Amino acid sequence: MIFDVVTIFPAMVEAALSVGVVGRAIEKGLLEVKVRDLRDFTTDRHRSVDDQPFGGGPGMVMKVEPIFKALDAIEAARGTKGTVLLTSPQGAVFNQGLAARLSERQHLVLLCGRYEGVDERVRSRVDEEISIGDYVLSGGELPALVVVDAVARFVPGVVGDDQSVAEDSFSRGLLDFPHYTRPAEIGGERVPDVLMSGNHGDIRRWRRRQSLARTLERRPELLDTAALDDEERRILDELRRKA
Ligand code: 4HQ
Repeated sequence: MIFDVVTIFPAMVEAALSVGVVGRAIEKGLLEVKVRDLRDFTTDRHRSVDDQPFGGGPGMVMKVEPIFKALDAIEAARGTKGTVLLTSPQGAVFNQGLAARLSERQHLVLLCGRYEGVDERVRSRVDEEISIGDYVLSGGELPALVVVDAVARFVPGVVGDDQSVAEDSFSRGLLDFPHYTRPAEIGGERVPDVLMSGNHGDIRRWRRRQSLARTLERRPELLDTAALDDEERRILDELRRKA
């Protein structure tokens, strides 16, 4: 899968993509990520990417021409426009379902805004506007990195163990169960006996129950859309009766 990221802070984006699961997937050739410096697509002496807002007011607005030139260059280099994404608080809120859907695209282009945002006319070339949540950031680089990471995890081979992607709590629409490792006891806190029992049926049932109980407690709205099997429905009914 191919990602092009357009930013005025290429070093920030490159540093984040060079490590961990995504960094390894790039090394393996499973992902191709090209980070493009928006200033390379300016034509003035000062390499300006922003200008004052028409109508007045504070802050600066990202200019159209460098962004259009960057998109033209990407299309010329790749032979396809790709699916163009703009990260902004006005977008649809990103989630695991959207990440899965985007992972079916062969080529994503991510535009990272700075300042007060992009000139509205940039949106004529944007396929999807995505927000990573209801808070204000200083730029679209962190959201773009969030999108690349979550989408890349769906590309076969990127996450070492396919099983763990399929069982990812959010893929199932539930919160994760508690995890433990050695030592078995610390400061008087013991690992639950069931996890030390070696009884894999009991362990599986305990984990399901924990996922359901935590979801009911912390994020009950997730249960409206979670895909639950018969055993999970039964456990959930029982948890609700107890509550
Ligand atoms: N931004 N989810 C870009 C965000 C944001 C978010 C702030 C992005 C300002 C120009 N983007 N600009 N939240 O807060 O995607």
